[in-house]
Amino acid sequence: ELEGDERAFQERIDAGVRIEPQDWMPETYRKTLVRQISQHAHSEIVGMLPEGNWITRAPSLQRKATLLAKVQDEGGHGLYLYAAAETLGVSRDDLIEALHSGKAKYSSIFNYPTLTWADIGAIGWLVDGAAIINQIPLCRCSYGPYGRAMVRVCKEESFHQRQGFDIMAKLAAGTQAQKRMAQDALNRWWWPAVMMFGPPDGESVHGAQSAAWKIKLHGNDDLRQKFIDQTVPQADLIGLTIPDPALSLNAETGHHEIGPIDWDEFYRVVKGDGPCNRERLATRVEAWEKGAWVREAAMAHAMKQRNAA
Ligand code: FAQ
Repeated sequence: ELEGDERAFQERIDAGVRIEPQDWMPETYRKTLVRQISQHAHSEIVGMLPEGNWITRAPSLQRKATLLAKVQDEGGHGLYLYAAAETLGVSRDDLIEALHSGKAKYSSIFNYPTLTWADIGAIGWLVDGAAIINQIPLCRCSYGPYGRAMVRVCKEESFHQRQGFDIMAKLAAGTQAQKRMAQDALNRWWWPAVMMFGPPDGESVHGAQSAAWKIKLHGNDDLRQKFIDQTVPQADLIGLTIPDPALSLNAETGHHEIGPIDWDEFYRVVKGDGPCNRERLATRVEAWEKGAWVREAAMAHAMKQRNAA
């Protein structure tokens, strides 16, 4: 039974009132948001790395320009999200430090390698496709700055998803070798994308409390099912096969049912032991160190402007 401030807070949430930075909030609400928003921000900037790997090898000028724009959008999403986290009284430097020291999490999906050009198609189609399904409800979450950041992010994600699906559709309709490449990318990205939504609801540590606070408007399993139901017909349309022999359409419920998910793999990757975890962190840390002169120059310039004013 909630009392006092906590009770009044929950009543505001239940009534659909948005919480803003200056409002009173329980410390655990603030901490949950800092955790989720900063993990989300880290995911955006670590998520730039697997695709960045292909910018110099995109197969045409147009594909290169499109991929560059997408990866820049992700840098922008990271910035909106770090700014949203800062409204909760944390500093961006501390958040970045937590990422670089390995303390903070980011999405498991970005610890897989991008071996061929088709992986860029698979990321846009599946990873951005999953991201949109997870993020559309977040536009209506109880914390104002997070919800507002999500509105713009979702618009850009839908362009990202389309560019990925376009790459996959073109490859799937191409030569035998191109079609094989597309199928191979789908084989490798399907299960990690299904895992992106997080553990099953029964094992979700934060799920129930975040639902009560309207930070999460749907459970992990519901969103995962929505992604599966959306993606299976898309694969059919372009003649690719979802790598799951148990996949079947339940005529009664209208849902596609999948085979078992390898949760051991998920937890291994989340704990730092996926195929690319070490490489991703090392690249981020190196970029931060090599960018020190840019930060110093920007500070020096800002000081000069201020002194001149
Ligand atoms: N990876 O209790 P829950 C993108 C952790 S999209 C790693 O269910 P929660 C766009 C979880 O943190 C990707 N860890 O947790 C893009 C918790 O650990 P903790 C980013 C995961 O928070 C596309 C523990 O497991 N999107 O970047 C994962 O209620 C293409 C227990 O789980 C977001 O972050 C995972 N997949 O629900 C960019 C969306 N799943 O913190 C570039 C916002 C769970 O206690 C290219 N976040 N864990 O140590 C959310 O909606 C939620 O945080 C969930 C997890 C749904 C991810």
